[in-house]
Amino acid sequence: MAAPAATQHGSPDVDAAGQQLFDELIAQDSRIEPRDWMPEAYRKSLTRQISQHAHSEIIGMQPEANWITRAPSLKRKAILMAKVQDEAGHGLYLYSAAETLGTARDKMTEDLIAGKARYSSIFNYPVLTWADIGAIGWLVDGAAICNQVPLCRASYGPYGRAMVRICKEESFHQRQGFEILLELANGTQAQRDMAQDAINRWYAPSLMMFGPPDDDSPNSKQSMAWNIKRFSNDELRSRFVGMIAEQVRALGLTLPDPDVRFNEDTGRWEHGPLDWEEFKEVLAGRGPCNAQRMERRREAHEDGAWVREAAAAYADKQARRAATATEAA
Ligand code: BYC
Repeated sequence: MAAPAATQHGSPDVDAAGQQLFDELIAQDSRIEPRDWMPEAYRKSLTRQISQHAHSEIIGMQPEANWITRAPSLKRKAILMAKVQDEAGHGLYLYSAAETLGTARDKMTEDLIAGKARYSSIFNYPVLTWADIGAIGWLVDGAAICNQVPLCRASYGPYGRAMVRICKEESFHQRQGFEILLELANGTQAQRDMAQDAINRWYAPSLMMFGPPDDDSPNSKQSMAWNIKRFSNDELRSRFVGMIAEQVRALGLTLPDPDVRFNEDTGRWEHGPLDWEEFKEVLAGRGPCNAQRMERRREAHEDGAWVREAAAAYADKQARRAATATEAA
């Protein structure tokens, strides 16, 4: 899909007027829409963030989908299936939002499959027990909500609007994860141990979902100046720690971090050191499940070729019918 004509850059005069209007809209905290003039760097950075986000939703289906057949009851299977299906929907809203910036979904998918695009680090960790499904819902979807609620106010209209619906669904996902853990926490000792073990393993990776520390986050400053990101990575991570520090008490379980505390002086929650070398390894494709996730994504893409061909043939037939009807009228 080519960029809409109105967003393409023109003469120096057009660009200067466009830049001025863009700056005014950002200063007023208004929205930028697909047909508005926008700086190429803004378009590029948004395409980067939204497509990475879309890829995360799609790859994020894999670790949980593996557990649909092993969920402990019919009700749990139905709930998990609905959740995984929601994630597919989130991916589609986000690819659609990214397409309005002028990059086709096929191109974004090709980049993912070629290993050129990023997706969230969190989905490169293994899901070992049923309690992990609870921990993913509570911690991973919880981190997603903390990160994404401010994105509902992102300056780019299609992204902000997509985030509103996604956040509503993520709230439900988080509660279903918490409820799984609550049931295990109130079960036998073996079930409590399984829930605690899952929290122990998912705690640090979920904190790393917020991205590198602020002094090592090359995109944050500009993204915040453009009103895409509203808070820094560390600010959001600190909020999340505060949220789960309270909630874990309701479970009667603990966070595997003796350094979690509220700092009265800074007004922020603090946590112990995170292993940023591990984070870099995961981003470089060397996490525990990177190879498996990518292989599965490639297989799914190849297996789905017939669906894409059939959809294209159907769209072509409909277009020819519509053209014939117009000619006849
Ligand atoms: N994993 O300058 P920074 C979900 C990259 S889906 C991988 O701070 P930025 C769910 C970053 O891209 C959750 N890469 O970047 C789905 C950048 O690389 P490039 C996904 C990461 O963009 C299914 C570099 O590191 N959520 O919840 O300002 C089931 C430097 O970072 C990560 C979103 O995508 C990471 N964790 O901030 C269940 C939310 N962190 O592009 C649940 C939208 C950083 O320069 N995205 N990188 O090569 C954002 O809010 C921001 O993009 C981030 C990073 C906070 C993630």
